[in-house]
Amino acid sequence: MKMVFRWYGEGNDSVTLKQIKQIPGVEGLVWSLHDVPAGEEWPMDKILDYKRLADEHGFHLKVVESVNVHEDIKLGLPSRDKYIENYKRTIEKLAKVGVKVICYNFMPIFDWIRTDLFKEMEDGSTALFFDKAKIESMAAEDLVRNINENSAFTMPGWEPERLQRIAPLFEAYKNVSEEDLFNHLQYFLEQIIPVAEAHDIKMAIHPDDPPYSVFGLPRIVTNRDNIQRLLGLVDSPYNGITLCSGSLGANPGNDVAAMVREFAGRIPFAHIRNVKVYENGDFIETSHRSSDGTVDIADVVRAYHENGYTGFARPDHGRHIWDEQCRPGYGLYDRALGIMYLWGVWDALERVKEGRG
Ligand SMILES: [Mn+2]
Repeated sequence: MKMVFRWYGEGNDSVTLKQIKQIPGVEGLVWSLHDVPAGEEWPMDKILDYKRLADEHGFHLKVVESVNVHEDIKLGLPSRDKYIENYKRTIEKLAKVGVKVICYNFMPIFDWIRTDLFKEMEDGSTALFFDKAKIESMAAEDLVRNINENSAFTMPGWEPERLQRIAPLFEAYKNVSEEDLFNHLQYFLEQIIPVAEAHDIKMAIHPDDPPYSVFGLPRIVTNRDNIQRLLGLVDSPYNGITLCSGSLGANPGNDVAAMVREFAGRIPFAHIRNVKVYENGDFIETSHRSSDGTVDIADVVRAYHENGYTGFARPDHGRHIWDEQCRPGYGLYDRALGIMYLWGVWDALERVKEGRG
C-alpha cells in the first residue's frame, strides 16, 4: 500500500506541503490542474510547474485526480471525438512526469452530492452529510446554490461556469438511459485504454457518489455487478477502478471488503474512508475507525493486505475537527488521523503475517 494525499495546489488549499510531509508514510500528492476546464488538453508548462513544486518537497506525482471527462463524451454526442483526442494528448503529457494512475469519473453533471458541508456531529466536529429526503424534495439548482454559498473554495465538480449550464444539461440527459451511459463509457474506454497502456498509465474510474440515481440522472458505477461489467468493457489491467469505500459504502447493500477481494488486481487506487448510514438512507462521513461508521474499514484494509496490495491509497475525506478551517472534507487533521488508523491496521497485519503477532 503506497500512501498518497490529495492536495489542491498552491493558493487553493488550506493544507501546506510542509504539513503533508510530516504525516507518516505519505510519499506522493494526488493532484490535478483544477483551472483547466473539462475536455481541454492540459498545458505542459503548468504540468511542469506542479512537478517542480512536488520535487522541491520530495513528493511524487504518480496519481492524478481527476482528468475530468467532458459531458459530451458522457452524452455520446458527435463532438465527443475532439474531447477524447484532447484526453489522449493529456495522457501522453502526464506520462512525461511519471504519472501511473488517472482517477476519473463518469457521473452525469454532478461529481458528488451532499446536502450539508458542515453538519455538526455529537462531539462538536462537523462533516459532510447527505439528507436523502431533502434531496428528493429539492431542485438541483437550489442544491448548486447551496454548495457554492457554503464553501469558501470552488468545489471540484461544482465549478460555477459548468453549473450555469445546468438546465440544458438536464434536458440533454433526459433521454440517456443507464444502457446508453454504459455504451458511451465503452466508446471512451476503447479509445483511451490503448493510449494509457502504451504509456503505462492505469485508468481508474471512481464510483458514483452516492451510488444510486439522484435527480433522475443515470448512474452506473454503483455496485459489484456494474463494476464487473465495466471492467469487461475493455478487459485490460489498464481499465481499472478507484475503489472508494465511502462512496460505495453509502449503500449498505454494497459489501466493500468483498469487492476489494474480488477486484484487487484491477484497483490501482484505493480511496479509504468510513461513512455512517442511517435507516432512512441519510449518511454522514465519520472518522476512519470501523466502530464509528457502517463500513468495516479494518476489514477493508485486511482485504487489501491479503491480496498483497501494492497500489496507491489515500484517506478519502475527513471530518473537520479541532476548529480547522479547510475545504469541506479535506482538512489536515482528520485525514492525518485516518492515515494513522490505516497504517495501524496494516502494520498489525504485517506483524501477524511475519509471525511476530
Ligand atoms: Mn472517493
